[in-house]
Amino acid sequence: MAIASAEVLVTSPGRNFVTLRLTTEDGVTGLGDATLNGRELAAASYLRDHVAPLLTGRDEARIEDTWQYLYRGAYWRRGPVTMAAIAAVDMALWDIKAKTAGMPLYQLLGGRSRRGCLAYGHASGSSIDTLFASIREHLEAGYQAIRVQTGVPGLGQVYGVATDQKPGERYDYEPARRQALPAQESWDTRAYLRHVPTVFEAVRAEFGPEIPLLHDGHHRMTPNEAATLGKSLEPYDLFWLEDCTPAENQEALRRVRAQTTTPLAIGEVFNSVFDYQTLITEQLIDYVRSAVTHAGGITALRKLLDFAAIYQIKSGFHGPTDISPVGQAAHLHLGVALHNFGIQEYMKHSADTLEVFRTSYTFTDGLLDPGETPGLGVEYDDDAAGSFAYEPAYLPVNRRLDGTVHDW
Ligand code: GCO
Ligand code: MG
Repeated sequence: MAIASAEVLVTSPGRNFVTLRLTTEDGVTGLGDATLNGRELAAASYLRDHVAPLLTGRDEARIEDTWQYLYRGAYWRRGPVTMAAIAAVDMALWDIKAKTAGMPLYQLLGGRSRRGCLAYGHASGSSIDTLFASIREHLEAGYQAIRVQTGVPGLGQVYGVATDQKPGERYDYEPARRQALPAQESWDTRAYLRHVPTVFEAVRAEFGPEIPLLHDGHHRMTPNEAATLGKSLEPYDLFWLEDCTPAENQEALRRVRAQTTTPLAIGEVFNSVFDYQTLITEQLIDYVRSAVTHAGGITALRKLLDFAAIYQIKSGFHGPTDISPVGQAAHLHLGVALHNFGIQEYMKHSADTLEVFRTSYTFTDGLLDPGETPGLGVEYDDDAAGSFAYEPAYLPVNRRLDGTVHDW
């Protein structure tokens, strides 16, 4: 058999998604996610203009060979655009292989290692009252682990925190980002470092010691500031502190690690195992945050997690709503199969998104499950997709109080 067609599908059901659909000569289809939030059309063009023409006529069964062909053959290695494109091809080929075998993908990855994937949800609020209300909502929805993000007194809107003005609205709400230029936010690390421990103290006092709590520093600290925050959060027993520094300088994490026992998670912006080499071999982190969509697909993420397993480092795959349901389904198949699964980020996609991407994964009692449908278990509805035209949308930028551009 061979690949007969490769289609790049761009749709915007509540937010923008880039999907690759491969169809074999005998009509089996496979889906892959190549969504690169805020830079979507670059990944779409890479796929359409440079990858799709190489795929037709190739044997769809040769997943490893196709991965190496696209990675090494391009000469220009790594980078988010390239790796998102390779990821989409890889996911689609695994989808086809599992459908052809008549099995849910996790069976081809070694079968089940657990009942389901522990998920964490996103609670946030700019005040303690709205934050507590959001935590309660998540507990009622069944979440057994919760990420806590909060506003900082004296600052305006902070990325990752829902606005209090529109109850029920989430920070990932995209129509607000559909504008000619990115929104600007402001930042003050000293105010943040003073405030965050008081929030976790209040949350533990209200909700008790049991519930796993997570926090995302979103690359905003230096190693020394991160060490300070890690130490000040130790009494509140975090599940993890995420992206405490930008971490391009992997060695810098030695400073953080030597100073605090708060578990660390890093890697949503990384795109290859090489970005983790020092972090993993020196055991400077506890969780790998990469998404299947941004780190070269199932083939590459599986190898990365097997490497991490040697060092007792676990998975914590990036799963906000800009990872499409196709990417999220791939996380769940990997998640139930891997021995070193840790936790899965989960924000439910909007009703519009789920109308285009028909999923078979489930969320019950805090656990996500990929389901038993052969393949990845996601169908793409062309009619629904056609009614959501692409509109550019930007992630925000952040400036310190004196106007200097900062990590957001
Ligand atoms: C997370 C994130 C996201 C990213 C977003 C970028 O931990 O889920 O940090 O909010 O910023 O996915 O596209
Ligand atoms: Mg994050």
